[in-house]
Amino acid sequence: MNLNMHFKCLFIQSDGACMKLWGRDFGKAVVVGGLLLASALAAVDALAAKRDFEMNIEDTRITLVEKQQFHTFAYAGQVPGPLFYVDEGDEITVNVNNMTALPHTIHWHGMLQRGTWKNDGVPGVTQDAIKPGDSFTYKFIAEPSGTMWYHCHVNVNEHVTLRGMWGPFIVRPKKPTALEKTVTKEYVLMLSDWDSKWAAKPGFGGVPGDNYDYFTINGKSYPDTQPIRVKKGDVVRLRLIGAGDLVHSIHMHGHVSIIAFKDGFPLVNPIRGDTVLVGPGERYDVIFTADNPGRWMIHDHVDTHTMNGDRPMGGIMTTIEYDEIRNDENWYEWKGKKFTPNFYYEESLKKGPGIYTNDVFKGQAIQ
Ligand SMILES: [Cu+2]
Repeated sequence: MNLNMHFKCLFIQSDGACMKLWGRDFGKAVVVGGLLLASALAAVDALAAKRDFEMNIEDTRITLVEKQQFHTFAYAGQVPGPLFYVDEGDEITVNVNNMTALPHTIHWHGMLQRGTWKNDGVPGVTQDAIKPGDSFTYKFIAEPSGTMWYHCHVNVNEHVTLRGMWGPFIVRPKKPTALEKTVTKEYVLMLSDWDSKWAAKPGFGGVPGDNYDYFTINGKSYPDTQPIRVKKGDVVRLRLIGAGDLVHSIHMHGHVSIIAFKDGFPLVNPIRGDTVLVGPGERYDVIFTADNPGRWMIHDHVDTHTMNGDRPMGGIMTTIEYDEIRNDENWYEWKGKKFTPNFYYEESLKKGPGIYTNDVFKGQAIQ
């Protein structure tokens, strides 16, 4: 580890001890030959990584499914935006450049912002909105841990609901629970809903009475979602994030799920079930053991959310596919489907902390 990169002493005492790291007290660390070295293992464990990112907001055309496109103000030109996967206590710096014609911000939903409230991203309350062509740098500590997310806080009724201004922000805990330590695969599912009459009208829409007719997981509707691929014995964590305006009732076939986390926090008494209601802004982490080889639906049980416009078998729907099960029956809706990995950031999450863009979610730039 390059200590210079990960270790920044804000206050060095006359004896060389570092008493403040990233605004927190971590005990003794000493300066040796110009490098800061921790004097105790505990201090090394507590080192916070510094994670810098530069992100544009861009007018971007995405395709929800088939021919249904949408004009979005996409973070890094993709919906969902880039995955931030960081450790609890990391120092996060994000410089945001607004390349669109409307003002925006980023609210880091779930972050406590202790001592950094002006980084909370609320226009007119914590900052002036980032005007077209302007930039703003957010700087804060990643706490608490868990499944968090980020979104614009300007005209949320339009920018969040209809313009794809959201992405996952996952904070890895210093002290994971016994259950989450058993997880072998994890997936991020951001749920949202769209009213196609506003698709090509940026700056408008997201008003009471809107009639949502498209419903997506990570910006895509079935059949353009991807299967969740598991093998027998996997312990699977689904990080469900309510990124839209409606409540989604996520139901899984063939497995007992443990609803283990709410808004990032471990539940004292996890709940067993097969259906979990995810409201706007909420997160639930559902953990299940892949103990029943087969092919299983996972879908929104608000039945009209499984439609694409007026056509059924769409919307918030996917399957759990076991590696052990062949997928060549002629009647299988996804027979011969070209599989696109990392649709749920499952590959990025295997790599550990970092900040990940994803070509899977890239749209087309709108000039
Ligand atoms: Cu915005």
